[in-house]
Amino acid sequence: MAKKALVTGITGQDGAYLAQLLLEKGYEVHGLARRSSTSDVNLTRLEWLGIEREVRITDGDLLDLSGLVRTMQDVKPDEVYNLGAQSFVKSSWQQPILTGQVTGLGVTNVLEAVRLEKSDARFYQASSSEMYGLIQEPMQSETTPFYPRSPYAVAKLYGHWLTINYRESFGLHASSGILFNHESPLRGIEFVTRKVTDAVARIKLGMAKELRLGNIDAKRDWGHSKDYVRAMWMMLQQDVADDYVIATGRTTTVRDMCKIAFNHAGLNIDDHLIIDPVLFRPAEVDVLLGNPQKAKEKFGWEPKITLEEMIVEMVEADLKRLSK
Ligand code: NDP
Ligand code: GDR
Repeated sequence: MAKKALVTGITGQDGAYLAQLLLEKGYEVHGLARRSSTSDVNLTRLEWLGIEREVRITDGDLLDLSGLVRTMQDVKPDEVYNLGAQSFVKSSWQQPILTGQVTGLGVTNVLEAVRLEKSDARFYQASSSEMYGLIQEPMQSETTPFYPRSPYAVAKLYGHWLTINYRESFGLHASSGILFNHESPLRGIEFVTRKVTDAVARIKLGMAKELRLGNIDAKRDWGHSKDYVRAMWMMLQQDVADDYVIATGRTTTVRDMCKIAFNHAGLNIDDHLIIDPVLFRPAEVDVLLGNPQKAKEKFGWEPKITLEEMIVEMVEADLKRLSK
């Protein structure tokens, strides 16, 4: 019998790549997705990967416990991946309450649905390097203290600790992946890498002249979503649930990441980049650099795709998309 997985956030970047990976591994993949008035559900990313017909979509929302319980009863999953969230840090100052409800309390709803159903499903929580925030250690590991710097990060920290608490309180096989930034051609346009690769493609094609950014001195440890969803799956294959940092161990400024994109397109960054104070955040996470040693030692996870390869892939994908 094929294993069954339930993925919340199936319409997002990671949901799409995780679904693809699980289908390749022979899973029956169920995805929780929100209905909208414009389309039944937005399957654009699954369509991009050509897997929209293979994933079984269930209407649902992380705020709706009874719907989640019903989904657990119907699907009876072996593995639950909780990827759903209001995931854009900047929006979390604009919508702090919604972010707290979806990104924080939403985790309680999914964990409760697993517990109330007396399910022995293994659970994955999408925790974030944003939880480190104002860090005091040059390289962040599972033991680095947290200091969240946005309503999003505070909500993620709640979800992180609740996952640990349900593991310790009820014996759930619940793991958290503390994932550092990861990107791909399927990344939302509001995030900085995709904003940059989209703008570079537009400038190259004569459709735009400038790119406006905020703090380009911020440093991030960027990996590829495809590599990172593999780590999620690997975590749930371990006999004992635990928490793991998933990162590349290399940090780069936003400015240098931009240069990779501009250089690939044969453009000069100084001719197009404008710094716009409006795009600065109320509080910034200046630098993130993760230590993925534990994941490497425990289950042999390592990233395969470099930042340069990923940015080039994203620029090429945006050029193709915009040329159509
Ligand atoms: P996306 O923003 O691309 O996807 C978020 C998903 O959550 C979408 O499918 C969205 O659905 C869904 N969602 C939002 N609100 C609700 C709700 N109320 N009920 C049900 N679903 C909802 O994020 P990513 O794929 O990049 O990230 C996946 C997870 O990993 C997120 O939890 C994110 O916070 C976390 N994370 C991401 C990192 C990254 O660098 N990408 C790093 C660390 C953690 P819809 O399409 O309807 O909006
Ligand atoms: P982040 O990603 O906040 O790290 O959260 P984002 O790409 O939004 O920002 C990265 C850094 O770039 C700086 N920046 C800009 N960012 C955006 N979006 N737009 C701009 O114009 C801009 N100019 C400069 C930001 O200030 C920041 O320092 C992502 C999300 O996926 C979270 O859900 C996830 O938890 C973390 O990564 C790890």
